[in-house]
Amino acid sequence: MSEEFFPTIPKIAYEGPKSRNPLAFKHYNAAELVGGKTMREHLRFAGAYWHTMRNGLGDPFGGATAERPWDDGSDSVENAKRRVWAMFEFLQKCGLDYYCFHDRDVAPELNDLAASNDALDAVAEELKKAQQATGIRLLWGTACLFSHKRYNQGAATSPYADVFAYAAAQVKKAMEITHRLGGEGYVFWGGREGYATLYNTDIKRELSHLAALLRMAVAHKKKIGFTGALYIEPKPREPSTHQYDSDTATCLNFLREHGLMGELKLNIETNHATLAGHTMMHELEVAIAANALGSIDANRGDELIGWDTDQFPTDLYLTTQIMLCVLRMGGFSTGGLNFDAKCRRESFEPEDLFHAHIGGMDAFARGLKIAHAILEDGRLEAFRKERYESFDSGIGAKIEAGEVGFSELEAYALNQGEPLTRSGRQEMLENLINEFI
Ligand code: XUL
Ligand code: CO
Repeated sequence: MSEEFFPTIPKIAYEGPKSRNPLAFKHYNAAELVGGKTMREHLRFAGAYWHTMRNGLGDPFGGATAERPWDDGSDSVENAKRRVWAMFEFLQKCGLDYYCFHDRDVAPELNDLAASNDALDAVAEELKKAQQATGIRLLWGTACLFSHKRYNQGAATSPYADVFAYAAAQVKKAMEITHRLGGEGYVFWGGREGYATLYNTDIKRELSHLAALLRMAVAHKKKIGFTGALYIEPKPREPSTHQYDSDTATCLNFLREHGLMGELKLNIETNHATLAGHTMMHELEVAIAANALGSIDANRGDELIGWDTDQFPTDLYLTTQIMLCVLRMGGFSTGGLNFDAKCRRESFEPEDLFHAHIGGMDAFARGLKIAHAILEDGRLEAFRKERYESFDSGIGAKIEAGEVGFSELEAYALNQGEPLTRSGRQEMLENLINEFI
């Protein structure tokens, strides 16, 4: 398509930290090597179709403000196809190598499932052309199982079997489209897989239904030969009062209970972590400890607002902590950093989409460089390792190996007297991090 959707915006270039051009990267330099890998290979940035193309930026007190001149506001397939090219021009100008979508972001939901499936097939063809024309790839796809009225009481956890069946059909199609587009992953985020009140809810039954849907998805993945990863995305609430996928530990427990460990990994989002009362680093470390970190929805919340504000990540402590976790894990395989983030309602011009992503990408580029430098320096890692050294030999090694029980440890403690401990040195380590920020 020859039409240009962002005619006043050039391709965003890396100009270095001294640049004062707001439409340039100061730190993200895609081809620059950090520890033997390019920044683009480390960071695997993705744009989110739902926020970038479909979020009108309304809030509970006022309607949409976003100006998207290419969008005629209709539910036509033509409009959806035009939007594909606007999205890909945006991705390309911003240097985002990946994108993510829900089925209903890219194509309209029409009068019945067959018509919606046809529309999705038609738009997927356009997405495929745009991918081929630009080299941009699909990080993950998903099905929107929370917006339509039928899902008002959940999708896989709806008390109505016909709703479950509809949701299953929608997931099947969305997985097939993701596969057709060479997607590297598929996400399950259950915005309404939870409850508003326990007076009407059978938790045990609903959880078993959720597991049943996931088992069907695993089976279908194998059947169609989709080799991408499946991810669950934790979030404690909003829109549900309580969401079953509350946090990483809850998701891991659910996967273990239902024999799904190893079949699904986690897609962890910063603003969901903070809504759950955790730091992002906590959620990442819990997932990594279980070998279950798959991908990241990169955003942030607002300390003063109690809901999911989906802001662009600009805090260097946050991006440093995230990249410390990712580097320690050995990097992403199928996952990446998806900007599940939107501009503020006040930032309604198309140009704001660029400022927002440039800020997020630069913040992660710095986080990457800082985290790499901290790991190269080695003091943080050495301190952490040394802190546990009493488990490397002697009685500690026997505890870890399961070679001793209460009786042996009682005899040991009686003989040993009061144990010695050393300072955790939190302040010293915080200062160490600041040396690099
Ligand atoms: C909602 C959210 C979703 C998922 C995909 O809070 O994060 O957009 O990332 O369904
Ligand atoms: Co998300």
